[in-house]
Amino acid sequence: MEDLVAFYKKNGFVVLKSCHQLTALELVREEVHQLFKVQLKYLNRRVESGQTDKVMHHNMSSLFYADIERYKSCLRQASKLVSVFKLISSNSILEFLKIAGLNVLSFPTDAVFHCMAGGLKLPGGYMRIPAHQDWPAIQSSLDSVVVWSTLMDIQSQLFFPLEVIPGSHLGGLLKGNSTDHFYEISTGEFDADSFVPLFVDKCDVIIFSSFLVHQTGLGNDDKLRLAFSTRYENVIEPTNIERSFPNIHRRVVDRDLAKTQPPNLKDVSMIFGE
Ligand SMILES: O=C(O)CCC(=O)C(=O)O
Repeated sequence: MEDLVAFYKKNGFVVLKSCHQLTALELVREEVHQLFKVQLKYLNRRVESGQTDKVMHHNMSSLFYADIERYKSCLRQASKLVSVFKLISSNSILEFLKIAGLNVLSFPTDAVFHCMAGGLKLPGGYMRIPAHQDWPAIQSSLDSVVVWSTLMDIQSQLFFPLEVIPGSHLGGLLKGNSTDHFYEISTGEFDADSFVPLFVDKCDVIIFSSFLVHQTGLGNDDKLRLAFSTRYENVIEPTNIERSFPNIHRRVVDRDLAKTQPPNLKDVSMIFGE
């Protein structure tokens, strides 16, 4: 573990090989896939059976074209699954973070689900993410990290690999612009030829500094790549104490019952077996 931490400090990222238990990873895959399948079934659409990447891509595409709002709800819901939370806060990950010096951990925000798939770009959304840094989306401890985990093996440029510029975290916050989704680094601030694609298996985990310059690599239109990332901050990092534990994420609760349809008594009774 010490060698991995030394590598991380120098390069700003590290790959924890075979970090996940395959069963925990498969559970996430199944649950994510299930979200799309139950919505398709609800809409009386055909559901392809099987758990391969191809089948998942097919079922996701069917929902995308059948009802894009339900498709978006599935993407939103995926990052909130308890199975995802368990995966990205496993003992191996927490142990690495402790040894790296993050002593009191907290989550500055929720996990993010990254869906890169040929043909499934949301209107007004994005597909591949250009060169950016994540610190502006956290703004708390300077040693905050991103933990990134994929649901499929990424063994070539066809699968939208995460690409990083090793050592770029040492330059701190670079000049850039905040867009709705990320802090894009200005061209001229980095050398586009220095990006290195990280090819990983689905049980591997990538941990990187929130200052590391990274982007989504190339992919192929017929491929699906699903991944999650979460951020960890070190609450007691000295500048975080000095800045009074900054918190840039706001919780908004929409209590308008009309939007989700109020429950009727018959359905509630069914839940409790009456
Ligand atoms: O999954 C990707 O391709 C990009 C992820 C990313 O940029 C992030 O988690 O900050």
